[in-house]
Amino acid sequence: MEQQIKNLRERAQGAIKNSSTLKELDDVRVKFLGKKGELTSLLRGMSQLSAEERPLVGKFVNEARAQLETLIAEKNSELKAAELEKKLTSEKIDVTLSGRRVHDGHLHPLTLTLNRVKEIFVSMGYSVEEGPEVETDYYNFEALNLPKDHPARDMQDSFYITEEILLRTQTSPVQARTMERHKNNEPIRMIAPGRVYRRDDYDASHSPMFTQVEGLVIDKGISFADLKGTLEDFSKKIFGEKTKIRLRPSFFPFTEPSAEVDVSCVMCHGSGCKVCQGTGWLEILGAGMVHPDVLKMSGYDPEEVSGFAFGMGIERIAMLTYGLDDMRLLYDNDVRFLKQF
Ligand code: 2U9
Repeated sequence: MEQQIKNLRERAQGAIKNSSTLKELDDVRVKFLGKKGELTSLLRGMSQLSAEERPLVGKFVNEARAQLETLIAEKNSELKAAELEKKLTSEKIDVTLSGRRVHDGHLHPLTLTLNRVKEIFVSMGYSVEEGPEVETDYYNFEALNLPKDHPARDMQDSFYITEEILLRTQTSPVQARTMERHKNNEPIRMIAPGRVYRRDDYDASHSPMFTQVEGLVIDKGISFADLKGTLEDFSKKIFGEKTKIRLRPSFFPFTEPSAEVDVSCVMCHGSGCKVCQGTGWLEILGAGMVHPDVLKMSGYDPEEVSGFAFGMGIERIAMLTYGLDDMRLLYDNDVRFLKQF
């Protein structure tokens, strides 16, 4: 029996020494000292011993229990200390590090440009109208004198959703919708800013999604001179007082007469440079007198009123304003570019 106890003590000491976690150590405690542990089962065997042997063996067993309990307690505090050390190391933070600043947000260059265009027309008394970007074929084409078979539709390769529904290719539908809402040839002075979509490449000068501002003025006695004066005033306000404009004859199905409007180059003011390909002029807008059929289709009487309309691409104005050479900079969401504004 004495040998058994000695052997058990050695095995238990080894197991305690090799425990690497509190759980393992507790399993060792249960294995040797628990109710069903090896040491306890030895005690049960003592009833077979003689009267003079029993007290001796009992002493050995109690000494073994005491020693193992002490070892377990020491190992326990050692493992606990190690665990705390590991936790402290892993959760250590250096409070002297500088804080991570939350940077203020700021407006996108397209938004900045759009806001400037809106400001100018609002200062001239224009209203700003919005409308759906998913449009019907009627408002996007037919109401603008572009019937189903008109070749102009092909020019504007569009994103059709169904035969009748598409992503608008210009903000003109907003103007047609606004005219419909007015009664009795009521005057209109509005701009329609917003996103438009055309099936196009995505390269330095094209994007399938881009931003337009179109304008529409309808009243009694509106003339081509009003159109020219308005666009000249707008161009001076957005590109600088020295800016001049020139109108070249053009064609749009929704305006007659139509004109391409050039502004004198923002860079060389007309003497010719890389930006304007040496011409001294930059094409920025299209415009014209609203076609009588367009007036009629949206409930206005061309005998009573006349109107002018214009359209411009905001990306182009932003690129000129900020000297950008690639339209994709405006859509690639590269923070290194955007944070400069
Ligand atoms: C109605 C009647 C007439 C809008 C117009 C243009 C000329 C034009 C382009 C400029 C650059 C589109 O962004 S762009 O590619 N626009 O040239 N737009 S007249 O005429 C209208 C609109 C609505 C009811």
